[in-house]
Amino acid sequence: MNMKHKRLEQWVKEWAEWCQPDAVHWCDGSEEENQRLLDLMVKSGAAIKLNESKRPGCYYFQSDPSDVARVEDRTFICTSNKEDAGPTNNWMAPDEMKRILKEAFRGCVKGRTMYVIPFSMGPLGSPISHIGVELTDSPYVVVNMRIMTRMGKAVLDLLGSDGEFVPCVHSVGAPLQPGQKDAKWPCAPIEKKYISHFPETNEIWSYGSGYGGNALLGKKCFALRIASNMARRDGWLAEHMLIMGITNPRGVKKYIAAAFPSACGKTNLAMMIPTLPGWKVECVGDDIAWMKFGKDGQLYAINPEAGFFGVAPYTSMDTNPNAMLSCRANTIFTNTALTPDGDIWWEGIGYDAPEGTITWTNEKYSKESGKPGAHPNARFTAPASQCPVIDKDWENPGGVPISAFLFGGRRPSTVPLVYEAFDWKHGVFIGSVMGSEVTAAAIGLKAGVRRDPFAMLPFCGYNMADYFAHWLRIEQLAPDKTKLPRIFNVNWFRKDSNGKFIWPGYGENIRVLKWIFERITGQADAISTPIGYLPKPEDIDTSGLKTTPDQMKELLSVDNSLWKAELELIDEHYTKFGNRLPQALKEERNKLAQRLQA
Ligand code: SAT
Ligand code: MN
Repeated sequence: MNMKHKRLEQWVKEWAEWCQPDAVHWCDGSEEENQRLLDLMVKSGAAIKLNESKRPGCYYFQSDPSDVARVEDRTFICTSNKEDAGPTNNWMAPDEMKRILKEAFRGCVKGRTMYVIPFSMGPLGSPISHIGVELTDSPYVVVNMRIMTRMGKAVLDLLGSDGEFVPCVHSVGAPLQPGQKDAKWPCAPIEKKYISHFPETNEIWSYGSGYGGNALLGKKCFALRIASNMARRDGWLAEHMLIMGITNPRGVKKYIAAAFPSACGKTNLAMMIPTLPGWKVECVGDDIAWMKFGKDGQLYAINPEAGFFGVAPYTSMDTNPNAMLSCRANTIFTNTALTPDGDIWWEGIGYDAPEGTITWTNEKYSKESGKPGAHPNARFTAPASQCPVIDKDWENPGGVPISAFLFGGRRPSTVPLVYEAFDWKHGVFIGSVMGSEVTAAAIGLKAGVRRDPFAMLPFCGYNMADYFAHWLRIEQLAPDKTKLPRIFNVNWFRKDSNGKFIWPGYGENIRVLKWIFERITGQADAISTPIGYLPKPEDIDTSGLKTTPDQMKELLSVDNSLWKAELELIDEHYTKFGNRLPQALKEERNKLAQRLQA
């Protein structure tokens, strides 16, 4: 390739000298290149081509059993001052981390090819997009990045001779000696893995893992941890949010962005099929939103990604047909089960595993064994363009105008189905205390409410208290405060005294979105309560729903005594941030306490 960008060329050269690959390959992003890499992986035994008539263009991978998810305790924010990483991140000094990793990277690509992946997060050339270049020794990463980002020659062309890029260095950390046979899924042991971010210099160094967010560095590493720092410096927002368009029966369309912690159904909401006649939902993105103010004073959002890296288990034609249709072709499946006729299978796919199915650990599947067929974090990597309800403006370089933010989590009690913040500051308060119920069994955490502010706990690349301050500052930066998105909190997960979900969820969530829509357009009323504005029970459209008026009352109730207990949990959460916690949030906390007393 004709290299015009000397700084980029020099950077690649230095890393290649250090890592000592057998070859360096600059990815052009073409179909031929993609097919060549896939064929190579099929040949080496790393991948299996799925049945062409059932899953055209699809490939299947099994990871090493030790390399199945993001590793939060091996994820580091490396800033000169520890306080700048804050109490919610692992910290190491940049010099110290670079010393350790330089040693690890020395010769670590021996026996492999180093791929150079120029990629754009966001539509090519959009004023909201940013470019990165990832060096990786994993062809699996290359073919995934080709789905998840815009990558290849077009990005190099855009960079020209001097364009800015975020340098991302990745290795699976498994050099090959001459003649040594490669592992099916090469990676380093857990204590050798480092997912490291250097926000002061916009660099990412990732060593030892080949999986998801550890290795596809455009995603959580760049688009959230590094970008959240860039956004703070330059006055925009990089958020862990889905983006969806909602159209009412009269054809009026509004876009909203929503932040939920993992396992709260972001992908399901982003592509849901509404049950109310005449309403339409379209998907712009299911995981990340980058937002900037437009000339008209509105906040505009792009989805920096080009694909879905979705959790497979419990996705079915019942729960999320649009996700199922998105991964019908040209999709990479990782750690699902494999059927004897060359298709994939997972728990909750909607039918039993056929006889002869192989588990993600490459054993014969048997329901009786109690061992799952698919790993609970098994994933599909599917092009967003294949989503049947992808929004027509999903690649609009100008983004889509955002009218509302939704926050939420799994809260069996206390938090009502929906409420609206009184104003921006109150909305930031609501985001800052977001939480979700965890069961001790599921994640090995203390059972109870895990606070996950703005769903950014594992993804905020700087001190979370400063992040709250940045959200507060957005109100000052807004060219027109009346055009700021309105802020809502939703909770689809309220349970009754028998432990059963009260709200049906899924497509019925449109009934709640309808109220939100009508608040934005000034058509719906609300009642003022101590925690915010709530719908009047008759303002949630329950036509055709089995939910009884009593259940609606329960879903929309605010119990002051429960909220006083919640306040104690909020205080505990806030204590972590010490005096770095913005004064405005302390005031919001006190105002809530007063309203609960009154
Ligand atoms: O593995 S990823 O970080 O890409 C996905 C996730 O954990 O949400
Ligand atoms: Mn996510």
